[in-house]
Amino acid sequence: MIERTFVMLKPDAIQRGLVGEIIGRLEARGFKPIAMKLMHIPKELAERHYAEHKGKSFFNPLVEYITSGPALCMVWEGENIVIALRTMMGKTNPQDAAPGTIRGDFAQQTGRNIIHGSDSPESARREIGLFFNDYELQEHKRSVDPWLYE
Ligand code: IDP
Ligand code: MG
Repeated sequence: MIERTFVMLKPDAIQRGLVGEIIGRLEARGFKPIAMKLMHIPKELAERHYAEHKGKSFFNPLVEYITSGPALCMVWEGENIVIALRTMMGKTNPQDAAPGTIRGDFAQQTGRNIIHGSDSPESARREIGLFFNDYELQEHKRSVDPWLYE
């Protein structure tokens, strides 16, 4: 099923110059970009985004990390993209992330794991709504689509 997910390249990915490499992987997979914006995320928005982790020991450092510089907030579309992107990202702890995954290739610690992707279609809807207005979502057809989807 074609669905959408929320993807964030965290401030470390921007600082380390990994944006092109990561977006290139999503493009090469055939996923379609629907929205992108570079954003220095306000603390309140970071706290809402990560609300499920409130109270955990890593919550405050996490909010500090995510708000430490601009992040690239995006919406991407594709076949089962929520799970597919989580697989491409690799495990939360880069030490457990397989080589070939984004975290497995480019990160070392959980607290600097460079990318966020929604963990379910419901989370995706919630997160897209937190970061984007409807008019920022670019619905569009591509001539390549029939070569990706039969
Ligand atoms: P996920 O990003 O793979 O979905 P979650 O468990 O939802 O992982 O955690 C959200 C984010 O919080 C992680 O990506 C990571 O940046 C941070 N985080 C999670 N657990 C820890 C930890 O034990 N230490 C430091 N940061 C953590
Ligand atoms: Mg998560």
